[in-house]
Amino acid sequence: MSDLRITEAFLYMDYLCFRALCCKGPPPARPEYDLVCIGLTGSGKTSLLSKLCSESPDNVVSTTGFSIKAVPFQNAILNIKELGGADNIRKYWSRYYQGSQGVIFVLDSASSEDDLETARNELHSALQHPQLCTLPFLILANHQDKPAARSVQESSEKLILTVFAYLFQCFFGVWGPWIYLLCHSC
Ligand SMILES: Nc1nc2c(ncn2[C@@H]2O[C@H](COP(=O)(O)OP(=O)(O)O)[C@@H](O)[C@H]2O)c(=O)[nH]1
Ligand SMILES: [Mg+2]
Repeated sequence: MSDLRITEAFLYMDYLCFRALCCKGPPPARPEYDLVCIGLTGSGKTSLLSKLCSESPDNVVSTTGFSIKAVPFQNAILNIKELGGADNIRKYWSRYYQGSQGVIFVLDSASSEDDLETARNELHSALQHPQLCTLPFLILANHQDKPAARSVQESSEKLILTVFAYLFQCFFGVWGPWIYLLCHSC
């Protein structure tokens, strides 16, 4: 038996002893899921991902194009792809949808009516997109700490009631989108 085979045999015996003593093997690998995070510029996408990764909010810089963060949870790792929300970038969002297994849409609850209208149009386009319309969908009403913030109720009235049409539309699909509206403050 070569030295290498002997070393391998010892390592395997060590592993068997470890299993016998601890009654368990090494923890199973956590499943990974690919998510896409969209929303207008300034809605708080990068801040949200930084917070989920326990990073300092002071290091948040404006996203040009897109960036990906691996967010570890106890039972899974979410690879979240943030797509820049500027006017000239949003038209390319759909090119990055392929392979997504879930969607996070971040909304600035304190935005102007014009921006809310833009956000609603983008949200509806995403909800109708063939690569997203059957996926779990999280809508995050961000900037709730600002005095001008619309309540979750008001945001949902302005976004969700019209979204129900799409929910109904997707109801005939196998899953349909799952829509949640959450509050988040910095
Ligand atoms: N007051 C307040 N500011 C926020 C909140 N979320 C993000 N911001 C700020 O909004 C600005 C834009 O945030 P950023 O995460 O870069 O937005 P993104 O363009 O969607 O990625 C930054 O100065 C953040 O600190 C929030 O919930 N409340
Ligand atoms: Mg960003």
